[in-house]
Amino acid sequence: MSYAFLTALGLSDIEEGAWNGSGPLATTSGETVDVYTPTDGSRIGTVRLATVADYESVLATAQERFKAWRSVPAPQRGEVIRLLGLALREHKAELGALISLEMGKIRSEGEGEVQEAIDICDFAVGLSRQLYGLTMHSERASHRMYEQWHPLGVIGIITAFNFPMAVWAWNAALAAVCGDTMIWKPSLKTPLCAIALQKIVDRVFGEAGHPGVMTTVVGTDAGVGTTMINDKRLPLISATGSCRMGKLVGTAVAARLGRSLLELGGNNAIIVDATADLDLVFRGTVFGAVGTAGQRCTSTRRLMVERPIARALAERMARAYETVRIGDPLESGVLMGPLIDDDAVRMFEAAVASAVEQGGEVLTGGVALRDRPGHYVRPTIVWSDKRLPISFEETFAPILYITPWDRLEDAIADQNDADQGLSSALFTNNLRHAEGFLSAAGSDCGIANINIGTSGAEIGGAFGGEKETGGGRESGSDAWRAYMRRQTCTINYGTQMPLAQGVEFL
Ligand code: UN1
Repeated sequence: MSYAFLTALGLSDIEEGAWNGSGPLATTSGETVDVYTPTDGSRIGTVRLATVADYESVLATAQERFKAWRSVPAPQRGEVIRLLGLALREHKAELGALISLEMGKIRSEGEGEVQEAIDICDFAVGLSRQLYGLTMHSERASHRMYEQWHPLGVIGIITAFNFPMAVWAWNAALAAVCGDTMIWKPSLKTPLCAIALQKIVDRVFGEAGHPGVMTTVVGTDAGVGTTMINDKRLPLISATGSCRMGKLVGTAVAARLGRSLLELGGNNAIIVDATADLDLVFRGTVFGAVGTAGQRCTSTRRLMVERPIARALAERMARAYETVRIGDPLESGVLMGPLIDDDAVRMFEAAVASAVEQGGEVLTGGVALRDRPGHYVRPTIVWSDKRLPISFEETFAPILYITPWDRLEDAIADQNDADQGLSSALFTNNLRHAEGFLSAAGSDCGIANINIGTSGAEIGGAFGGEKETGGGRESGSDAWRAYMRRQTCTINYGTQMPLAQGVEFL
């Protein structure tokens, strides 16, 4: 390991996988997972996997800590998150570089992800003074009614490889100010990001006198993962990942009548009409489709363009794709790093093959770069006059399907035809088109943008989507409510006992 930023983050060659907030536990399995960088396939670390027994031990701490943390005034909980945000700022460059190394997104996007974690900390600090409940007028004399929000308990957080820090932060910062404690199960593809964060968390929460609010367990899906989703002691499982995984999580959690917060896949489209500013379209689409090598749940997978301008736009995009520098995400000037692993490369190849079989024309890309170590592919544009069945499958790779349209209603219907409903965009300068797209008859997605691409949402808004995206909302707005339980309180300050609905009794 010759990366200075790994040392600066305190990462050793072998790390433990179970963290209860006061440092690592000695894990009991003896099983390890090697971590490879997708940039050249070399090993960058090893983690000793946590077992279900280790999970039990971490959970015991989180449960115990909850009893104290829930009674710490919310603004004081916010103060610890403020300190966490400061610590993240201090380590932004190293954390960003670690994301690039372990996950493969370019440095600017890696640092952007850390910024997203910092932003949600700032948001949560303010939120800690705004966990508002409503008051209502009681129908009974001398009665007062209001609702208040209490912490839920120990929250289970399951995250994917593609946002190995930000998605945890969305959940963790909010859950912490809400008074919950938590256990994080990160992706086994990116455990070092989680461990680096946990080390920072341990320091900040330890110094603040609240160790064990945030804990981490690096374990297998079959072992720790299955145990968590079936564990009644976790009132909420917040899971981000594939629709396939989400269905398993949602079903298991529902079976025990727990709560799940699911933020799953997307098959996001940009619609462009003939009035659109094509420079904006171009920039928004390239970022959405090529950024993070197409491995965001918000990545742009389909571009639907009004027919008269469609082919020319597709060709312009294809020419620009040829100039995208592909390579080591830590190198400056590189715009696209590798895919996460070889499976992802194979899925990319299979999707391109299906597209061709279904009548698509590959305008650029379409191939993996097997002449070098790492998991690199060329960003790809597939043109087709008609929609291709493969374009309705979410492939985590930089493939953009472009089709022309004649009627905006048809384009919107096509966009909404995806199984998922995460993000969507319309580029237009036509007010009627814009408002129609945002109307109830328009986009069916959780995110609908005008003249902005599908990816790169700010943390201030609620993040998530409909249908197979899972319906959950994380991050900003009032997403905090998912991490709390609502209590309706009615107080009788009179001398009578009137019953609601005018019922007479006794
Ligand atoms: C994800 O891909 O799971 O809107 C999250 C975006 C980022 C978050 C993506 N802020 O693209």
